[in-house]
Amino acid sequence: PEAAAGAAQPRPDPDMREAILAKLRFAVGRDVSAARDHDWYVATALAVRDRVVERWLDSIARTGPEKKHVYYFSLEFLIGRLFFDTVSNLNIVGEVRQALAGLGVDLDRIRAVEPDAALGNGGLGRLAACFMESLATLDIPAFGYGIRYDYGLFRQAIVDGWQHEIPEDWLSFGNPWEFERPDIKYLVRFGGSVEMVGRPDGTIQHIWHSAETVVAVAFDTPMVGWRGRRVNTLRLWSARAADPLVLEAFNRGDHVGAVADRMRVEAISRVLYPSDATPAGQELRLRQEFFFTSASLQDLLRRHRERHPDFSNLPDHGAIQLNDTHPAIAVAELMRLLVDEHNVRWDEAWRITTATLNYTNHTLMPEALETWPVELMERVLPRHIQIIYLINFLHLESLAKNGEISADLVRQVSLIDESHGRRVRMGPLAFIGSRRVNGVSALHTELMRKTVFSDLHALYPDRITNKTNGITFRRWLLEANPDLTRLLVEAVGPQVLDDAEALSGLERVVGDPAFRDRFVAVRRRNKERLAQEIAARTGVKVDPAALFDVQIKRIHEYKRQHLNLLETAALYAAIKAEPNRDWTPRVKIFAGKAASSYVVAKLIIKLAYDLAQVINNDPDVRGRLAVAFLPNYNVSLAEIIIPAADLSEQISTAGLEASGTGNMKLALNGAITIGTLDGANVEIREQVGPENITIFGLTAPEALARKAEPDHASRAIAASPRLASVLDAIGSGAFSPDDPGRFAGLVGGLRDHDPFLVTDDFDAYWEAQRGLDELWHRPEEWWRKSLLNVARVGWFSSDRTIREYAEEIWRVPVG
Ligand code: 26Q
Repeated sequence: PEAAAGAAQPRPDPDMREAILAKLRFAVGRDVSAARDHDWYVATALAVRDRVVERWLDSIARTGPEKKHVYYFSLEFLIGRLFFDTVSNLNIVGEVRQALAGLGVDLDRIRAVEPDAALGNGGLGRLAACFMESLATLDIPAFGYGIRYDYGLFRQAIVDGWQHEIPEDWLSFGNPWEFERPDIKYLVRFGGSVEMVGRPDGTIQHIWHSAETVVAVAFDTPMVGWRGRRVNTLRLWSARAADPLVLEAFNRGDHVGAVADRMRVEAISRVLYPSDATPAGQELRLRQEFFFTSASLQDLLRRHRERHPDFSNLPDHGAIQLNDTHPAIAVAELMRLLVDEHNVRWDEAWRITTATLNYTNHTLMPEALETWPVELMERVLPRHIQIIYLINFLHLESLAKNGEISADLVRQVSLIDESHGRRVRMGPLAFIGSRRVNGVSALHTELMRKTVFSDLHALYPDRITNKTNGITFRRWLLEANPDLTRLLVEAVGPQVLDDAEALSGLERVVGDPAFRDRFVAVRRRNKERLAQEIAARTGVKVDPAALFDVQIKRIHEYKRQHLNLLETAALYAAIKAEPNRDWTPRVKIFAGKAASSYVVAKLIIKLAYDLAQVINNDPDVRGRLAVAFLPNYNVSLAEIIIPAADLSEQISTAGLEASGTGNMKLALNGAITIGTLDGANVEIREQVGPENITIFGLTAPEALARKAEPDHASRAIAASPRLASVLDAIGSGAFSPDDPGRFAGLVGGLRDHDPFLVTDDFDAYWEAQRGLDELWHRPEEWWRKSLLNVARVGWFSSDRTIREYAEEIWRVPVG
């Protein structure tokens, strides 16, 4: 936000122009006259990167080795674009814009050339990216550790309403933000067998004769904090074949075999698993999990050993955060490295491990909890399965010491699930191996204590703690909504750029009509921009004066996009039945990807598309209702949609959305939430006040009870003529005349089982929506509520979240 930063802006630097020109010539290899947008983008990114590097090296230099580091282990970092984020956080937007303008280049045009770094599926990966930014902002020394996927999350194409996945080849034009570190590499081993050798002192040494060795090579990306205060490292590992192996095969004359082996090894970092909830359970996924976990642990242990005689004080110098169970094999691998490779006694290694690791849980849905077949783990990680068995034995034995244990309790808390084949349960493994275990919203954490982890919670009552998610306001307000940011700075002062809680200063002006008009004018411009984007991507023309009703997130039955679509179809019918009523004009905006193998989710996208075909082409509802499904939802598209949303749809079945973070982004930009009492919606209601949010539907305990009633769906349908008729229409092909049976299965599922309680919540949702229609007709009231949302969501800054992690979980000082 160039003007927003006001007096803090440094004077334009004539060197920036020269730096860009030099990069264009000597790094890109192009002359000014031949340079195209992409060349300018790379040249500018490299010039900016030089400024980053200064601060990066400075951050590392002034962080003494004694300082405690945070290590954030995550299989996903959903970063999006880095160019504008970096320029904005360095506070040089004006300078760069001016330098480019002097060269006849528009900054906003070239920033759009950058591909998204989409190394994540959704909320969990984006949270990791927000956390990296806040860690740097709060001057906390930290490494993010993950995988440098050659292919990020697939690009979504919608062809006749059906999702197609296209490989996301984000590195094909190079990546100016990363530094390859060929010297920083570790061997990661797989397979083989374990030999046990007796030692003279009566102990047993375990020698792992692995079958396969993979090299993990580091690629570092600088993570710049707000005002460039600190720059941390995101270290992503790429898999390389170990050359000697290849050479050996080559020399044997097996050239094809050698190349095939190389392919198999390097496949580990080839592609992100595109599933956001249901574990894939495949060998490649396990190899990915172990690959990056092992390399990261080796890296931090090496750094520790350079300064300390042993590992006894590791917990004083490092705190590891496991982002879900994806890196949970760290419990066994850290034990293996300490015990087998560094000769630490088991008990001491266990003390170190359980004082260093922490685990964040992001889901309670049973089908989403990771487990691995024992047989697979024996084959891929033979030493780790031994270690897990021993951890499990000692864990169960310690229970026995504390009193009698029943077969039931053992079944509940054992690390091995014996109920459907023998499987290692990664959640309990992470729990046992961690100092702190956290949920991501107050409700979710309470449910962790009461449901999936109830027995472990009873054994370790101080371990579970809540850390409600947050979002970085730099990306989701200052960068995504510069006009609103400018207005906020004028209204409450420039401290709002540094302190999210300063937004509360807005309370003074919510009643000021002049201010409100300016707020509405900013929103109007944002909506015009989104309307253009919708037209460009879908051909649908929408009126920026209409209520923009937005549901943007991964497509999943528990998130209930189909509830929204049923309401859309019912509203369409109601408008057609009473065309002369004073309907609130609405645009229903959807975006989101379905996991490639999730058939029902893909059908829900098709339903949105088919509804849009009928509704958008019906002159009877023109100007009152339109539907748009925007293809290829990603971070960059979110940055366009969120500042233009009037209504934020957060309608998951209560108890199933761990937190949500899109809900926070939308409220921050002035959208009013319609939502269930789920995840962080509960805390948004507490913050903004119940009169400024629309809550409807069953609560989590009610939902649980309702699901147990076998005929709940048929009763809900019988009680609601509106629901019955919309189900009939969709189920019988009213929106799919080319294939009338297309949605029969979807509707049949709702009639018969409806595990996500769509039918049960339909009437409450309909009424809540009609209340919002009314509210839209009272603009002073609508915009007052909208402004109060902006004023009261400062608490959802990821700076607050990271402060809480730092104080309670990591015990590191905050700058
Ligand atoms: C696991 C095994 C194999 C393949 C894929 C996966 C996998 C990948 C991603 C499982 C889950 C995910 C992602 C989960 C996720 O994004 N959860 C969301 O996390 C957010 C941040 O805490 C919450 O706000 C959301 O509520 C939660 O759904």
